[in-house]
Amino acid sequence: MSTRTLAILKPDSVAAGKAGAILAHLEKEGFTVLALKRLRLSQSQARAFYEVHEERPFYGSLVEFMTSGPVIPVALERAGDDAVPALRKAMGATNPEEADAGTIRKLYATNIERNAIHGSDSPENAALELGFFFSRAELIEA
Ligand code: 3AN
Repeated sequence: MSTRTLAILKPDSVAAGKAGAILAHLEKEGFTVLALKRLRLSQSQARAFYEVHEERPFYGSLVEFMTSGPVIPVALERAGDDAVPALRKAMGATNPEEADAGTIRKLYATNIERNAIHGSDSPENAALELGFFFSRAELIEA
């Protein structure tokens, strides 16, 4: 069996030309890229995506950052039942200063907000977030 999760290469890593390096890192960690696209989030899309953080003090700034340039949402698949935690482990801690050596955020993030990559935090959210960016048809294995 395999499981799926959603990553977003954020505006900082895309602008820095690190998208390819991060995708290569994910492939090395055993993920297959099932689908991906490059787009610029509108204010209302970013606000909706981060709705759970609406009450947090950093919400406005996060929405501003996430709409500041193109992002690359990526649907990822991995053998086994742990795609969601495996991506979180490969990403490293939210704050790159606390991220383990060799993780994506340690390697590519600038600070706690401009932290290179998003990854779904539960299987339930992975399903919702995959559906936010990709249609059913786009997620059918070719
Ligand atoms: P993660 O991305 O590790 O799941 P969350 O879900 O707590 O972390 O936060 C979502 C996003 O909000 C982070 N990726 C980061 O860009 C931003 N963020 C989180 N905490 C802070 C903070 N204290 N200050 C500024 N931005 C933050």
